[in-house]
Amino acid sequence: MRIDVATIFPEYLDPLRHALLGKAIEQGRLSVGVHDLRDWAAGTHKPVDSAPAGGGPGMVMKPDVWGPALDDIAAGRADGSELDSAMPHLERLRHDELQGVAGNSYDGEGEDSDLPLLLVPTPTGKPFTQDDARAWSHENHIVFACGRYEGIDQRVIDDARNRYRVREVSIGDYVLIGGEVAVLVIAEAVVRLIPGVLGNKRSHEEDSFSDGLLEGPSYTKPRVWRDLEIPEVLTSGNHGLVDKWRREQSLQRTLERRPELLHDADLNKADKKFLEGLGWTSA
Ligand code: 6GU
Repeated sequence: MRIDVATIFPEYLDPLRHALLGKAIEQGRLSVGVHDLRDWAAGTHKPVDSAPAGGGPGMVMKPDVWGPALDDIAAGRADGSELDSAMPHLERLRHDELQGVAGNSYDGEGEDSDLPLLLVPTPTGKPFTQDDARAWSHENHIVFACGRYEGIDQRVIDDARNRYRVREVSIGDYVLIGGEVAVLVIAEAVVRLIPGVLGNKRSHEEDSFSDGLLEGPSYTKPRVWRDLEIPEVLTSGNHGLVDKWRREQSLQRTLERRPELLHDADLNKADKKFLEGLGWTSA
């Protein structure tokens, strides 16, 4: 997988090189380019934003900066801070040589799956979910466009549909200063699902959300710590009882913390009976 990020704060994306994502880069399963949007801005002051049309507070990021940046990144013409060398070298053309090359066009239903995926983090986007993370872990090329201030001129997003499959996404119902932290969140959720990155397939199959339920609590040695014991069933050696207990902990935690998830979860008769014993009603 190739990930490119365009931002006015490239250093904010440094954590992409660390820990799990760094391991994926070393393994050659991931390459990352971080691009300073100001490289596409003109003049001595290199402005990337200006006042909103129609008035109002804040600033809007300029289309004449974002447009060429996203064109260059889609075509592999942007250098960025390369975090990997295993990426096949993409054709390099100057920006003016591209004029007159038509972009792909489609009506939204028949999206061209060969186009890179453009993810635009914004609090006004569709909520990002584990299902998105699973789907996007199969992508070849994901580009993130990080907006700051009051967002990016909407024409940039509309025009980008000529070269990308575009998704505007939110990571939750709160407002961040910019999209950079959301990129770190989404990239980590996606990259850990690339086959071979986590190593242990069972650890995704048992993830919270994978079966629509939250995972229950975990314990490890010592058996007694500060007078607190590990639940006895976990040290019984009876795998059938352990599985049943874990399922019930998962159901109970989901009921207490995220009861709305139970509507879409895959529940058998025993699950429903257990939940009903806790006061849950399926209607
Ligand atoms: Cl993706 N971006 C920003 N700026 N704020 C957010 C968000 C994204 N998701 C929730 N809040």
